[in-house]
Amino acid sequence: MSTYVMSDIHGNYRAYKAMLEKINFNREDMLYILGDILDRGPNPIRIILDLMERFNVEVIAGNHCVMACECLAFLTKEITSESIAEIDEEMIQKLLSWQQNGGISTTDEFHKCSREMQREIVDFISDFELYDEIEVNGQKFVLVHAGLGNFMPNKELWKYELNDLIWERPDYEKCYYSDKFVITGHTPTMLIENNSRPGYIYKKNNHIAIDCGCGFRGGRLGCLRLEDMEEFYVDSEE
Ligand SMILES: [Mn+2]
Repeated sequence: MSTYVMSDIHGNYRAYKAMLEKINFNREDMLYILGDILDRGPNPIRIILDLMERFNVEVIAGNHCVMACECLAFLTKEITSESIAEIDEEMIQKLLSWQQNGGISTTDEFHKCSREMQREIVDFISDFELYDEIEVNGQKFVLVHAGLGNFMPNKELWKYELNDLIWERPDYEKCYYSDKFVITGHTPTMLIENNSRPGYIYKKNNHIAIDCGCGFRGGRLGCLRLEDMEEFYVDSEE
């Protein structure tokens, strides 16, 4: 039995499937995905549909999941006078900002699903947790999409604001917990300052950053096995 962590697949179904094959992912294993499955790449909904069939995967919400979830829930509503009344400036801004952040590929695929499937997809995405804490062979890990923004040593995880968990980047120069690793996605490791291995899994001060830029050209999907810290990679383009 092995425990794997990956993140920020961003619609790259091919890389996702290639990674599962590479790690020989099976029913005994557990996979944690730290958010941002959706948007940018061509097949985000195809990945979601695959995940819905699995029992041994846990998904943590990313900023793209939260943006998409709000917008998709709105877009699947019946058109009634009440739903039209809800189209206010805030909702329009949310829709625009999501589309500017790569939401178009999610919308395109989503619209090809039946009404019933669309509702199941929205329910599935709404159930994602905002963080998790796990222990593997006695080693503790905090799993979260982006944060922890506004970090405070004794602050319990449930007290962090949504924004600190899904948008704010951690301070890699600072060790947050001496007895725990904090694993995050969201920040492609090529954007981390003074990183000697840009685009590969980054480890410093008990931080582990695993977004290797699968959502971008020239990036890759990274995956970490927590039992022995072995790293696996699949290029985002073939
Ligand atoms: Mn993100």
